[in-house]
Amino acid sequence: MSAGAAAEAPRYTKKDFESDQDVRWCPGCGDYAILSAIQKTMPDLGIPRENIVFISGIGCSSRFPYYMNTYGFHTIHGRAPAIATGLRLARPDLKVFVVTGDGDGLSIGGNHMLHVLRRNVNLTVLLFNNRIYGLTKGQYSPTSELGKVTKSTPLGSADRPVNPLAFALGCGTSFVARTVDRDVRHMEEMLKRAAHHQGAAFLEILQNCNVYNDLAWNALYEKESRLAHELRLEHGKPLLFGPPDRRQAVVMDGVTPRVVPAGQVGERALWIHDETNVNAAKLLADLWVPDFPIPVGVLAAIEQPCYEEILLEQERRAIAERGEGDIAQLLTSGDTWRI
Ligand SMILES: Cc1ncc(C[n+]2csc(CCOP(=O)(O)OP(=O)(O)O)c2C)c(N)n1
Ligand code: SF4
Repeated sequence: MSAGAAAEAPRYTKKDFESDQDVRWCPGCGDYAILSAIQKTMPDLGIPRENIVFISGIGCSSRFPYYMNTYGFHTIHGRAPAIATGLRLARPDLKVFVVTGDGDGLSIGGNHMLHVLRRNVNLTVLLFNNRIYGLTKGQYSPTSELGKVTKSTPLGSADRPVNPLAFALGCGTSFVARTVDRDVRHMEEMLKRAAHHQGAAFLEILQNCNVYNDLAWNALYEKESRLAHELRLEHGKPLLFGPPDRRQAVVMDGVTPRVVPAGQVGERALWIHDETNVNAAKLLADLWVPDFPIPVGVLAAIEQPCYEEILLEQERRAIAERGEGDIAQLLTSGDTWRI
């Protein structure tokens, strides 16, 4: 049975997931669209509200749990993955979401993110990527581009940006996807896919911080640019993109992806997207403008044993073989000293 689904869920609507808290994001922030999409997606899970938990770190994005009418925990900067792991082990019957930003999840929390992903803890990570620290008023983040001028990098950032999808795939994450805050339908589709995945699901949501980093994702916001640059990934479909009169294909030349006019590629040479091919996903994760299109959709979705299953099974076996145990007795047994 999937996490959280133990009890029969009432028939919810989006409204059932709206809390009574005033939403305190700047007018125009992309977080509003994400919040609305998530609230709309929740009834689809078929999980009672009291079995759903949103856990966040610190940042504008991390204010998220206040606005969901579910359980939630606004925790410590970067530590949401650690707290979520503990909760999944203590209460594997709950459906757990981690909401984080590019700063929270990849700077101070990068180490924790690595471990929750590599362990394949059964939870859904939603990383709102606005390429900036929003809450602290506009310092560069680990996803800010080289040369980015911000309050903390007045001469331009000397750091090369991390690619969240490549990072997640490098950690061995069993579900990796990307969506965009301004494409509500796609965002809802990706949220459902991520939430239904068994194991660690990592969804990067390209999010606009209109106050400190406006239009960072304009390549996918502006209509014509989006048509020219978005590569919509669909399992079993070829990697084609661009307007009808300039259709292009991403193909493999040995182990190197290349962009060629679609008309010049025979059907057999097309690259067919396969979500179960993690090696292909690693190549896709690195594609970016101007030389390549921007992949949007599910890069990888594979089945792997979950951390909780393995660990809780070990616990069951140990108890069956050696009994319940006594923590006080354990702590005072063997070599102990009085000081
Ligand atoms: C231990 C600690 N260090 C630093 C901070 C300051 N701080 C708060 S939020 C934040 C970055 C948030 O950036 P991001 O995760 O991208 O979220 P956004 O606000 O952009 O949604 C920082 C550095 C803090 N609150 N706690
Ligand atoms: S600072 Fe940016 S990310 Fe934070 S609420 Fe305002 S617009 Fe949104």
